[in-house]
Amino acid sequence: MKKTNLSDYDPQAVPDGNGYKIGVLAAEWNPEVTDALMKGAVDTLREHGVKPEDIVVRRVPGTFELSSAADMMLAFGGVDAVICIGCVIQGETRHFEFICQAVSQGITNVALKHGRPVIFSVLTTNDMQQALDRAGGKHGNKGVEGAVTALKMLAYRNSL
Ligand code: DLZ
Repeated sequence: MKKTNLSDYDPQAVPDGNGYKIGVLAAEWNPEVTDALMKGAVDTLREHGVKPEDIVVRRVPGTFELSSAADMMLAFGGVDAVICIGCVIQGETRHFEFICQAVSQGITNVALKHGRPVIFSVLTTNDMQQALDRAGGKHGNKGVEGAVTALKMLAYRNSL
């Protein structure tokens, strides 16, 4: 069967988040999308045991800034993991390509530098409808997926 809701997951398979401090960084661009992703991430972290006071929510101007902001949060914010939330919509110029390339490589670099989960909850879509479909619409919520991935990666790190 074709999987249409990409955020379907088994709650029993998600590790407990109690005791972890987790950053949620969201870009200001396309707020109708990033607000919904942020809510999905925060609600999911709380559902899985992360205390409200251990969820550090911050805004950055755009998706391009997510990797440097995650680096700073890990260096100075005392967090165990960061979920990076953004939405880049294809326009008429090559800006889209540069932002997507920079943020995907940047987030990878920050994760490797700190040895901590830095999660890519960034939508890169052709239009706004595709983004809304993945921000609480018919294809789920990429923020929910980001929260589940962060908890699984923290459990993986803890198991080593
Ligand atoms: C400049 C820009 C453009 C054209 N499009 C988006 C977008 O679709 N989504 C997004 O999050 N940010 C966009 N930005 C802003 C850049 O991410 C960045 O904030 C600026 O280039 C300043 O570094």
